[in-house]
Amino acid sequence: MNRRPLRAVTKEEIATYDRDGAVCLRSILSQDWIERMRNACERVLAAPQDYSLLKTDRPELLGDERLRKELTNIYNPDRLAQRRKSGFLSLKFMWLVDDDFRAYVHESPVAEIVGEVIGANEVRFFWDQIFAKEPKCREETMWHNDMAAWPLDGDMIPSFWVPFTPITDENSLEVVAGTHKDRTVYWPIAGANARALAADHPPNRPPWINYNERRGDPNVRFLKWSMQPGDALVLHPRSYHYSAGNYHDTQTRIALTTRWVGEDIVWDWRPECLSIPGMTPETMVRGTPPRGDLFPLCWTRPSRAPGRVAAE
Ligand SMILES: O=C(O)CCC(=O)C(=O)O
Repeated sequence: MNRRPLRAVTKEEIATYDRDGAVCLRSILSQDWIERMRNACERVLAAPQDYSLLKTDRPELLGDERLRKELTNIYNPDRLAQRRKSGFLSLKFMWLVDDDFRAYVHESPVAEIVGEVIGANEVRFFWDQIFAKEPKCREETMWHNDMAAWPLDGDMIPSFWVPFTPITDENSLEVVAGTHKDRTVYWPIAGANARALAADHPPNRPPWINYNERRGDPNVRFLKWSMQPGDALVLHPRSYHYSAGNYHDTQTRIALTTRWVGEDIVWDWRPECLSIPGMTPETMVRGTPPRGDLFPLCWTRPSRAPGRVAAE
């Protein structure tokens, strides 16, 4: 399986990411990676409880009681049954329990591709998440930006969103171009921690913007992509994104998102943020970078030459 991208990231793609906060990279991943990870995702989706981090033989990963609670809720059989009924299932942290996902982190070209797009000198892994929507699923992924829910600060934490089935207008991710330049720290829309604290969240933390209410506004540029397996979206952590569901009649829409960390990222723990395996509020020391085997270094720019191929 190839460790290098099928092709180089272009200057135009880097400029698009800088301008819009998202870029679609065409034919960047080989079909053997797509096949391997599609099979891996389908295996996990068929029996999520078998791939839950709760099954880890590394108890130190579950040291934060809030994380244990969050996962217990996600993998609760009644909740899983209810999610299946809705047609929308989202699962995470597979790389900590499964060899295929671990290989995707350490052996695939993704870290290099991400490093080239964001102009990093080094790229570490952060975490992974599956988003699966059954045919005719009406459940939205609400408008949000990821930074609101992550206990980190900086710009270099893109998501690399890879679909395993063709993406059309009926099931595309949507992004509002340019929202990555807004440095407001919004209140997260999801996650047990954010929900528990929502009633009295600080006044300087505005709630998420529902961009569905701004459709038709000439100042808001909505981006959507038709995609084929092998294409990937790189998404800035502050970019507002959304998906309406999966209006396709027959095809399940399965996407794997992986999140990666460049060298400008430091801890900025806030109580409403998602819990991170192996970390506690005390160990996420504000202003220090994520380090250690839970954030493995996956790519280093060969020349260590400053800067990017591009956009400047
Ligand atoms: O695939 C989706 O519906 C949502 C994806 C998403 O929110 C993400 O990758 O951060």
